[in-house]
Amino acid sequence: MDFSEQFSLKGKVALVTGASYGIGFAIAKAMANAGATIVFNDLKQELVDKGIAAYKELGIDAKGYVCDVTNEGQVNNLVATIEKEVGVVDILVNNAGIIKRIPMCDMSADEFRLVIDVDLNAPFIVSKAVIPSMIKKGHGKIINICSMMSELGRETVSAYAAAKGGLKMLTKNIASEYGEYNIQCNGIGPGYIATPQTAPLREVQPDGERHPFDKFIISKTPAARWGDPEDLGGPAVFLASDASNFVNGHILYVDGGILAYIGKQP
Ligand code: NAP
Ligand code: GCO
Repeated sequence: MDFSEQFSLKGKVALVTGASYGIGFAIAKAMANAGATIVFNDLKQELVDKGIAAYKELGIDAKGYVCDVTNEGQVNNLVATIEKEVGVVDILVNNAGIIKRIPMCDMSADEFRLVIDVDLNAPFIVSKAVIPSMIKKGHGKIINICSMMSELGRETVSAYAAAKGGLKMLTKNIASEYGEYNIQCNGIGPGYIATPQTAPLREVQPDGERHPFDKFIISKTPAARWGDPEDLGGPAVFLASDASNFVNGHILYVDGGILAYIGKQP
C-alpha cells in the first residue's frame, strides 16, 4: 500500500452523529475529501436539510436522517436504513453532544442524567448498533469525541466531565472487547473549539472587551488561540484510515497543547 492509499477512505461509509454543523460537520467534510461516503443524523428535519445543503455547497453528496441518538429504537432503525440505502457503516464518529453549565449543587438530577444520556449512553447505543455488521465485514473504526473534560474538571460542568470521562473509558473498553475483530476504537479530545457550543464563552462584553473566559482559554493554550473545527479533520481521517490500524484504545488530544501546559508563570 502506498503512502497516500494508507490515508484514503475511498469506498468507506462514515456515519457522523450530530453533523449538520460544528465539529461533526468539519470531520465529515474531511472524511468526504478523503473519499468516504458521508451519512449523518440530527435531531430535527430542519437541521438535517440545512446540513445536506451545506455539504452540497462543498460538492459533498451527504445523506442525512432525523434520529435522536439517545433513543435505541430510532438508532437501530437508522443503522438498518443506512445498511439498506448506503451500505454497512465502516466508520462511526460519535460526535453528537450537549453541555449544561450549572454549578453542581444547583443542577437537578434530571439535568445531570440528560447530559449523561446524550454524551455517554448514546455512544454506547450507536456503537452497539454498528459493531455486529463491522464484525461480519471484518473491520471497523469507531471514533468517540471526548474532551479536555475527559481529563480535567472545572466549575459548572460536573455532568459533562462525568460523561466525557466515562466516554474515554468506554473507548478503551470497546477497543479491548472488539480489537480481535479488527475494530479500532479511539477517541479525539478536542481542546476549546469555536462552535455554537462554546459561543457563550466567547461573547463580546457590553464594554467591547473579550469575555473573561475567552482570555482565560487563550492564556491556557500554548497555541494562544481557540481551535477551529477544521483542526480536527486530519486527526479524524487518520483514526478512520488504515494508517491507524494498530492504534486502538487511544485518546488523541487535539488541544493546541492545553494538557501539556501548567499555565503562564507569574
Ligand atoms: P454543537 O455545535 O453543539 O453541535 C452538536 C450537535 O449534536 C448538534 O448538531 C446537535 O443538534 C447534535 N445533537 C445534540 N443532541 C443530539 C441527540 N440527542 N441526537 C442527535 N443529535 C444531537 O457542538 P460541537 O461544539 O460541534 O461539539 C461536537 C462534539 O464535540 C460534542 O460531543 C462536544 O461535547 C464535543 N466537544 C466540543 C468541544 C468544543 O470546544 N466545541 C470541545 C471538546 C469536545 P441540535 O443543534 O439540534 O442540538
Ligand atoms: C466548557 C467547555 C468545554 C469544551 C470542551 C473542552 O464549558 O468548559 O464547553 O467543556 O466544550 O469539551 O474540551
